[in-house]
Amino acid sequence: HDLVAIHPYSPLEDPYSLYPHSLRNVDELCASIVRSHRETTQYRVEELQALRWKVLSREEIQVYQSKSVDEMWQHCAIRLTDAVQYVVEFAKHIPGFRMLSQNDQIALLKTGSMEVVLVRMCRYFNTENNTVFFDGKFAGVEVFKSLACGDLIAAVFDFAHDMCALKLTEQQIALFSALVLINTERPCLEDRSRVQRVQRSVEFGLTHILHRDNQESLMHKLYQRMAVLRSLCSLHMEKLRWFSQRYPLTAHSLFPPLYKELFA
Ligand code: MHQ
Repeated sequence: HDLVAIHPYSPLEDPYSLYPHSLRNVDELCASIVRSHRETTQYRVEELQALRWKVLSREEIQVYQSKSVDEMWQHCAIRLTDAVQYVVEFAKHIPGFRMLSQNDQIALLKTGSMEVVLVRMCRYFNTENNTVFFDGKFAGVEVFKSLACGDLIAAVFDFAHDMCALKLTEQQIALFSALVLINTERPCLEDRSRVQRVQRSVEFGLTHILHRDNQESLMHKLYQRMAVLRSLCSLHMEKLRWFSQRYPLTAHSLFPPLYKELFA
């Protein structure tokens, strides 16, 4: 397993993961999740804000649009895999995550990492012109035309737009991402009750900060968004199956191993 190879199990690096219940208080749990979010997001929000003027030119859009289907898929698969690797890093530092069996860690990442990438996408999204920071510049839906999955792209952009409307703080995004990842409903879990303990503590943390921010009503909306995330990910899988059937060679030999391991 690539996931295991890249991220060897080493509980000693993170004392909290050994004793998730010894967390002195919920503040400490939240602080720890917020810290790992901060340390694993490629760009800070202020940096992205400052880059907003960088929008792809007509000519640059043309270059993406004239790529072949398999070229563009390979390109996007590489970008997605980069983003997923940061999410794996984030997961490792959620208190309690590394107490789970390797199998359960992988099961959670298999279904949750793409969802967290999509949650994180709202930080990279500019609602003023509906563009996402991609390859160093802001790109609209038309840039992804040659993927030949317009419905997926439109749904992903809609989701990012709706997430932006919630105007979440970085701390809220961090706790929500952790909750998306630590989910007892994922298939193939060995020790559901252990996952449940971790899930409860993260839920408690999210409730705590929403209460502190006087935004308890967000909880309900966030749970609704989790259902949308699930449907987006199954659409992504469906498109990937379609693509792999048509371009088996690209899917087999040119996609990053981690992408194949997670989604194939
Ligand atoms: C992340 C940074 C980031 C990186 C990559 C069908 C298929 C293979 C892909 C961005 C869907 C195409 C992605 C690259 C498209 C929706 C994907 C391709 C936050 C998210 C972000 C900006 C990804 C968003 C989704 C993108 C654009 O930390």
